[in-house]
Amino acid sequence: MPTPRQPVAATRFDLVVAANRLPVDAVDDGFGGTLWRRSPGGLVTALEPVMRDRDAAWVGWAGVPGQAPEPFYQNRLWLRPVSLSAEEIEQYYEGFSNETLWPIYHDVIVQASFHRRWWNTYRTVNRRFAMAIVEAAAPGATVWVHDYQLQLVPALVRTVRPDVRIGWFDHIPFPPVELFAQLPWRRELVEGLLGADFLGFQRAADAENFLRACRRLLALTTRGDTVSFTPPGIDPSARRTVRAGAIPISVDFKGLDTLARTPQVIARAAEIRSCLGNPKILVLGVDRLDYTKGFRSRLRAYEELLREKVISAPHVTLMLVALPSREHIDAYRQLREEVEATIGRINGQYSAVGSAAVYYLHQSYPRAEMAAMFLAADVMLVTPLRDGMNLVAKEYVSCRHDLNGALVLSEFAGAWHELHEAFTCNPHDIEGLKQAIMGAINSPRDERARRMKALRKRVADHDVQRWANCYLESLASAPSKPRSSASNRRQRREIQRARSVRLQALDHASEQVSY
Ligand code: GDG
Repeated sequence: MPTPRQPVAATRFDLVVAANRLPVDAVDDGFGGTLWRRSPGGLVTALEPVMRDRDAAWVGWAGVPGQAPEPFYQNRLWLRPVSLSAEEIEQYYEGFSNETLWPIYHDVIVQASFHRRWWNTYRTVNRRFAMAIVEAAAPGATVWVHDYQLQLVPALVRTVRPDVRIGWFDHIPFPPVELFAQLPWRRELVEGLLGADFLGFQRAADAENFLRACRRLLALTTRGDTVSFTPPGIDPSARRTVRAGAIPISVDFKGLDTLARTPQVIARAAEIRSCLGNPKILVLGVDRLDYTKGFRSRLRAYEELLREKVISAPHVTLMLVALPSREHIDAYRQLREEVEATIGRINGQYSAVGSAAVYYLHQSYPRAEMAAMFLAADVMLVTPLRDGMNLVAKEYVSCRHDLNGALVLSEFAGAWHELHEAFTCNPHDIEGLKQAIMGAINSPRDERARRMKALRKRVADHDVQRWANCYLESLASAPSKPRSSASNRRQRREIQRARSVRLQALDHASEQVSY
C-alpha cells in the first residue's frame, strides 16, 4: 500500500495535471521545517472538484529553488514536486517563458529577447516535467498540461506513453502567425503541442491562430478545427489528428457570490468606502503589475479626466491594487517605477488633505478582502492591452449580487468575448477610454442593474466547474488514432482495481500529514 514517502514511480494515477506551479506554497512551520498551504490561485479552485472525485496527481514546481521535496498528499491530491535550480528558474521561467514567449504571445507590447541558452534550459525543464508525468500516469490515464511554460511536454509524454490521452490548455493568447513566426524555435513549439489529442484555448481566434501556424510554418493540413500530423521519424500510418478549440476559463461564481453575501464582507465593503472618505464614486483596478494589463493607458485617461475637471477628488476616487509580479525582470521593474511616478504626480496635483485622488496598494490580499473591494467599487476598470481571459472581470461580476456596479472592459481581454454587457473600451484610444469610464460613472442605476444581471447570468451559467468539465469532455472525445476497444477495456479494469486500493491509502495518508 503506498504511503506519502514512497517513491513516485510506485504510484500511478488516472488523471495527472501538470502546471508550472504546484497549487501550494511553502511556509515556515516555525520549527525550521516546511508546511504546505494551498495557494489562492484560480486553477486549483477549478480543478479541485474534478480531481477530488478521481484518482489524481498534480505535477509542478513547489516554488523554492533546489532539490524538490518528496511527493506528498494534500486533501486527497498527490503532489509531485519538480526540481528547478536557481539558474533554471532564471532561464526557463523568467527568461524563456516570461521574456521570450510572454511578449510574443501578448502582441509584443515589449520587445521579446531570444537566447539559445534559455531555449536549451526550457527544453531540459520540459523534459523533466514530462518524465515526472510519465512516472505518475496509470495505463490509459488522462494527462492535462497547462500553459505556455510547458509547450514541449505533450510530444515528450506521447513519445514514451502512447497509451495516455493528452490535453493542453493555453491560459494566455496564442499569437497571430506573423508574431509567432519570430520565434527561432517555432517549429519545435508547434510539434511539442501536436503531441496532444486536444488543445484548449481561451478564444476561437487563439485556436485559429494555432491552426494557421500549423499550415504556414509546418505545411500541415487542417480541416475545420483539426490538424493532421505524422510525428517526425514515425511510420506514416501512425498519422494523428489533433483538435484545437476554445474553452474559455471562468471563476467559482457560487463561491464568490456566497462570500460577497456574508455580513463580514458586506460590512468590510462599507468600511472600505468610509476609510476612503465615502466617495460618491469609487473606481477600482485589480491586476498583477504587468505591462499587458494597461496601467499606463488607465492612468493617462484618469489623469486627463482630472485635468479637464470632468471628475474631481474626493467625489471620485481611484483605488489601484497592483499585485507584485515578476520583479526580477527589467520591463516589470520599469513599469513599477513608471506607475508609481505617475500616481505620485497625479496625487501631488489633484489630491487634497485627507483625500487622495489615487489610492495605490502594491500587495496581495486575502480572498474576502478582495470580495469586499469588489463590492465597494462602483466602477471596475479592466483595461488590458492583451489578456488571455482576465478573471478579475468575472470575479467582480460574481461579487455584485446587489446588481450595483459597472464593469469597464477592454475589447482585448478574452473575457470581452463573453461579457457583452460591459462598458467596452479600446485602451489604446485614450479619448474612447475616458468616454467609457464616464459612461460607467454616469450610468443610471437601472441600466447598471440590467447590464450586471446579464453579466452575472453569463458567468453563473459558465462557471469554472463547467469549464473544467467541458475541457475534460472535449479531451475525452477528441479525435486521435483509435485504440483497440479490448485493450481499452483491459486498461480501465486495471485502473479501477488499483484505484479503490489507492483511495483508501490516500485517506490514510491525508490524515497523517498536517498543513
Ligand atoms: C493568466 C492569464 C487568464 C489579483 N490581485 C490579488 C489577487 N489577484 C488574483 C485575481 C485573479 C488573479 O489574481 C489574476 O488573474 P487574471 O486572469 O487577471 O490574470 P493572470 O495572472 O495574468 O493569469 C489570464 C488567467 O491566466 C487564467 O486562465 O485569465 O488572461 O494572463 O484571480 O483575483 N488575489 C489575491 N490578492 C491580490 O491582491 N488573493
